[in-house]
Amino acid sequence: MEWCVSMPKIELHAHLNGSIRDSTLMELAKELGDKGAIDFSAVEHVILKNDRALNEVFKLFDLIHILTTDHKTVTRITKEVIEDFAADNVVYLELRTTPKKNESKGMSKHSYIEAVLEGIRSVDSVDVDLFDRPSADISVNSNFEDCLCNGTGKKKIYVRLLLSIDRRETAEAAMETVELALGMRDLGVVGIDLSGNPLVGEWLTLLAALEYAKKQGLQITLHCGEVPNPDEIQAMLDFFPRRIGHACCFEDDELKLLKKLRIPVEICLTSNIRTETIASADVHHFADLYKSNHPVILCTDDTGVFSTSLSAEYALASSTFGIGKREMFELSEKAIDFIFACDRVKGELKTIFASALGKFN
Ligand code: 6MZ
Repeated sequence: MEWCVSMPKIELHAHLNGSIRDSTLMELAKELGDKGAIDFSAVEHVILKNDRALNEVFKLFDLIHILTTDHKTVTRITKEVIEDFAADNVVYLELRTTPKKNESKGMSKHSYIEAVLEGIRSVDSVDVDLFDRPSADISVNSNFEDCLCNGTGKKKIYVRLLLSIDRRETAEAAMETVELALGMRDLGVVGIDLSGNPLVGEWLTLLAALEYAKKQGLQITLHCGEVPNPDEIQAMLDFFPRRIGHACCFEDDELKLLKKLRIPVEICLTSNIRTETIASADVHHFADLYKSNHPVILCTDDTGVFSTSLSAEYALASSTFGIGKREMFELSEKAIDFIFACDRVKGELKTIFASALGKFN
C-alpha cells in the first residue's frame, strides 16, 4: 500500500541488531568466513531463513552479535538502520540496543554506545535531530514535504536511544547499563528497555536496576507477556512502566488490569506471527486493544530478522482489521503522545502530522 509508505510514522520498538539489512549481514558473514572465523555456508542459510520460532530467533541474535562485535561495524549498522527508517518515512525513531562488552575488541558498554552515537552522527543523507533542547526549530510550514525536509532539501528524522537490559544479565550488569544511560542523557539516551529471551532470566534479578532507573527519571519500557508468565506479568504491571512491548499472552484479568492502568502497548504484528506467539494476524490482540481505545503503537521489533518495515506493519493492520487510511493516519499520529522525547519534539511532530493530514483524509 503506497499510502502506508508515504504516511509519516513513529517507530517506538526497534532493536538495532534485529534491524540490520540482510545484505550487510551477508557481507559481514562473508568477511568473517574468509578469515576462517566462522563457517560462511552454515551461517548463510540461517541469515536468509524467514520463519523462526521464538527460541530460534534468540539463537540468530547470538549469531548476529558475533558478526557485529567491533566498533566500526556497530557504527555502520546504526547509520544504515537510521537511513532505512528515514527512507520509509519514519519521522521519529526510538532505537533500542543492548550495550555490550567485548574485551577482545577493547569494547566496553560505554564505547559500544559511543560507536552507536558515532553511527547516528555519520548519517548524512538525512538530517538527524538527536538532542532534547527547548527551542522549536520547525516553523509551521504549509506542507508535509517542507516539514519533513525542514527547509534544507533533506529529510529529517528525530532519533532517541533506549539502552536495553538483556534478561540474561546479572543485577550488577543491569545497574551498569542504567548508570550508563544516566550519564548519556544529554546525548540522546531517553530510557531503558528490558528485553531478551523471555524464557530465561528472572524479573527479580533486574528489579533493583529498573527501580533505580525509574527513580532517576529515565523512561522505562518492558517486554511483557511475550510468553505466558502470570507472576511476571502481574509484577511488571505493578511496576507501572511508561510502555510495554508485545502483551501477547495476557489472561483476561491481566488484560483488564492493563486497560485500567492504560499502559500503552507497542504492537509488533509480524514478529508475533513469525515467532508463533500469536497464531495469525486476524486473532491478534491488537484488534481488541484498538477497538477498546487502549493506547497502541504499531512497531516493527526487528525489520531485518522478520523482513518487515513499519509501512508493511501499517499495511498489514489496515488490511487485516479493515482500518481505513484516515484512521491509520490517526493511529500513527497518536503515537506522538507516547514517545519518550521532550515536549519540543512532540510539538514539532504534531506540526509535521498536521501538514500531512490533507493527503490522508
Ligand atoms: C525480546 C528481543 C526481541 O540489543 O543487540 N530482542 N527481545 N523479544 C524479541 N522479540 C522477537 N527481538 C530482539 O538487538 C538484539 C537484541 O534485542 C532483543 C534481544 O535481547 C536481542 O539479542 P541489540 O541491538
